[in-house]
Amino acid sequence: MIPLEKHPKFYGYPYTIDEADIILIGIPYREAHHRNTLLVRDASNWLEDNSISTPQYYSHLKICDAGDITSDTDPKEVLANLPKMKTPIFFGGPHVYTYHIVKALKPSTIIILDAHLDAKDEFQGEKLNSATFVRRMAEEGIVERIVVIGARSYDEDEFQYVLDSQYIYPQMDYRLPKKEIIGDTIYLSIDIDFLDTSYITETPYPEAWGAGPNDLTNILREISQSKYKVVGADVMEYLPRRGLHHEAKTVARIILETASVINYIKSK
Ligand SMILES: [Mn+2]
Repeated sequence: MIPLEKHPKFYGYPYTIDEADIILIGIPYREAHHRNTLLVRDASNWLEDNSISTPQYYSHLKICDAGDITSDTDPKEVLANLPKMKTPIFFGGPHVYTYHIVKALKPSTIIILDAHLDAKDEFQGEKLNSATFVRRMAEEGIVERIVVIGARSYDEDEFQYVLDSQYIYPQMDYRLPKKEIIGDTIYLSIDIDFLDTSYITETPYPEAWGAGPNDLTNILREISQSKYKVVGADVMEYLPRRGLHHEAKTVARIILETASVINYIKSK
């Protein structure tokens, strides 16, 4: 882990790993170095304190900002060193990391909020990357169920694959599917391109016709009021080419909302 000591901590949280309930881990984009995670950390310190999807204040959360991993670190090693009972939230870099994290954490269900199905057989000559990892997870039976909410941009082959798959459940409106579809333990993965291009452009594949913040709030609120055990989460695909402050703030807020949901379920 790279502690990034000279940079502000995410939301100024002072907690060590031992003191915290939630461990925040940045994933740099190879082409952005650590700029994506640093911009989010900086922007987080400009946010006010109220959670939108839960009745809590961010400053009450016990979060440890553990710094960044390097882009070739195996998340399995990172997770192996985390004390049990601590919930990790990863943020920043390419969505393919989710594949490795989920393989290590073994939730029964992964809920993915994403503009894309990420279920291509291959993309740019590769079998495993951010556009194919959902298919690889399904083929390898890494989880019992993969719920994808918000997908609106895909090709015919991957959509057919998803329809034929017993593992993948595409939810075409902005709600959680019925309880029977979801297992007891969940991993929540938010690709920021889930949001419409009017809110998020600093992502490799921004897509119009997408969700608004209220759609995201509704889903997060539904999860917060459920009894699912959230074993981990991520907020991915933030690639700041221009470094727009308000978009970095939006990403920071999504991370804090995710943490609030995890904390709220635990506190019940
Ligand atoms: Mn994705």
